[in-house]
Amino acid sequence: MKAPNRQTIAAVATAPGVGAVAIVRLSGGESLAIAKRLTGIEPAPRRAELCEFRTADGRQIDRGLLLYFPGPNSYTGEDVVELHAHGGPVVSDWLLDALTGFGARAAEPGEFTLRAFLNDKLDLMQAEAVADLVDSRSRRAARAALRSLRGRFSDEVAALQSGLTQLRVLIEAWLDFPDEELDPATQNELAARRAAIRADLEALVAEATRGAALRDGLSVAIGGPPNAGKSSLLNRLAGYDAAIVTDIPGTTRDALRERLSLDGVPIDIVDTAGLRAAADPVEQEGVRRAKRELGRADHTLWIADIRDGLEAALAAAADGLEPDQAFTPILNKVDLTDEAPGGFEHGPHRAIRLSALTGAGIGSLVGHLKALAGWSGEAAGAFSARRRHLDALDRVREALERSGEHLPGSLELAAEELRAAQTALSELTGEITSDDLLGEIFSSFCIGK
Ligand SMILES: Nc1nc2c(ncn2[C@@H]2O[C@H](COP(=O)(O)OP(=O)(O)OP(=O)(O)O)[C@@H](O)[C@H]2O)c(=O)[nH]1
Ligand SMILES: [Mg+2]
Repeated sequence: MKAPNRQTIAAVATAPGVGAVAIVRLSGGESLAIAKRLTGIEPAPRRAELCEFRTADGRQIDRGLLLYFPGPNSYTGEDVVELHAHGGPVVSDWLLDALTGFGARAAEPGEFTLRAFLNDKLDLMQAEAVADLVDSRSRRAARAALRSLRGRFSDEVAALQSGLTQLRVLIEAWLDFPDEELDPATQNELAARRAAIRADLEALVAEATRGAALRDGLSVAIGGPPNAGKSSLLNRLAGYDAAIVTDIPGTTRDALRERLSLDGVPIDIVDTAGLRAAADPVEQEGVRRAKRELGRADHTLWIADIRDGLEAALAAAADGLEPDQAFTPILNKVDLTDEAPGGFEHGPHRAIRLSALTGAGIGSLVGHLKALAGWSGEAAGAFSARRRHLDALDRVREALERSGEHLPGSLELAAEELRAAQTALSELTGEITSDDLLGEIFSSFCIGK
């Protein structure tokens, strides 16, 4: 990271709009001096001081609380001042103007947390967890983010790092004796340590995958022929009558979106118009929009009337969906047959028999959707994770595999692969990062965080 511009920054930390209190934050070497000019008082560290906030020409902006956190024992590691004013955009904007007049600069999104990262108050995964906690859509996701923020994920990564270091030490000790063969005891020890690291890595990947599921979830489109029960299924999953249901084919025209939380896993789901060659121009537009939604989603639930049979459903799906679109055939209206509700394997697909009307088989669908999002089991203890983390862990796994292929023959190559594994792990914590990556991560934060 290039030498950061450490000018004192200021931002409104509370949500925009009207509220009881608005908090404006300062961080940087000039924080205290600026606060003194604003208030005329000499604040004691970490004590709430009631004071008046005034512009440079002495006009009173508001009366409120000032809190001073001297660095390095502050969120950013720098001197931080918080001003608690009356809530409302006019007062907080005015305060911000006054602070910039006294020499502060408006903060970029995530800049407070970026400074905390650059000052080693947090590693990169913890900084990401701050954003994930703020953005979390369920209590489970919030708990997972808090676990990452408290360093659970970082601790596991550190344990892997030290395992890899020990492995390298063992191998590199032999590099000084190129003519000697590895003795069997060392070979066994290398194999045992590699296996232990692999097992820890797999456990970490499983937890991180669950964490990513809680954060990112899945986008799902409901598609299929008219009258198959698409809107009924949306209503069943949403738990209320979101969409109009009638026995007239072609009822749904507009795409209708719902945001579900399936045991904390966020699922964005969209109901669409039934696909058919419609004569009515309004319905034609509905079909066009349906196809667009089906193309955009991560996954499609292809709904068919069970009485038409699975093969007909698959043929219709092949006709209605793009070849690469992942889908699950749903055989709806199982209540009208003797067949048992639930999921079953059919070739590459997992198909599900259910009834949107009675709710039979819906549990299988919910489990299936959670699994598609990456949520496996109900084990507690997920921590928040992102695609970026899963990609890095993948690279660690590949490098570890390759190191095994070089053992016991070419120790040098094996050691190099272990180094590559460690580099991939360092990208997680941010010991090795590019400006681009930091920019990407912190720009998605809100201003003032
Ligand atoms: N018996 C039974 N009827 C169902 C079931 N699901 C839906 N229906 C009925 O099938 C008809 C069509 O349902 P909708 O949910 O409107 O179907 P749709 O696929 O959204 O239809 P379009 O919007 O026209 O494409 C309605 O009369 C529903 O009550 C089911 O599981 N069992
Ligand atoms: Mg419908």
